[in-house]
Amino acid sequence: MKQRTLTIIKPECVEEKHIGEVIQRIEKAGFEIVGMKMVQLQEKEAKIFYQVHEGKPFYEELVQYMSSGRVVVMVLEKENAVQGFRDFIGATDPQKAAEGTIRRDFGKSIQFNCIHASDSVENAQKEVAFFFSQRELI
Ligand code: 3AN
Repeated sequence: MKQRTLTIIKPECVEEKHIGEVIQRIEKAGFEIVGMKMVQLQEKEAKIFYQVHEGKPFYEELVQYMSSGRVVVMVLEKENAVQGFRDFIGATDPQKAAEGTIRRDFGKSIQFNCIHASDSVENAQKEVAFFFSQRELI
């Protein structure tokens, strides 16, 4: 069944001008981009987005980082998109990510790992709704 998932090209990856290459890989892998925008998250928005991690040692840093610069947010559609996209980008820690994955090739550390992916169908729906209105999605 076709699913939708949310991805964010994170600030350092945008800063280092990898947007084009990352999008090219995503498209070549068969994910359809059905929504896309560039934003800079306000700190309060990043806090809400990463609420599930509140209380973890890296939470404050993560919020600061994710609101530190422009990001590219996309909604992707494909069969089994949620798990499929997580497998495609590689493990959270770029050093543990498989060869040829986006995180392996562009990630610098567990925090600066280039790209976000929703971790469940339920969270994907929430995250899509967080960033996009109905009319922004085709
Ligand atoms: P994923 O992004 O692979 O779903 P999560 O949900 O565990 O991984 O973590 C969300 C984000 O929090 C990661 N993309 C990363 O930027 C940051 N993060 C996760 N674990 C750590 C950690 N141990 N130290 C620093 N940052 C972390």
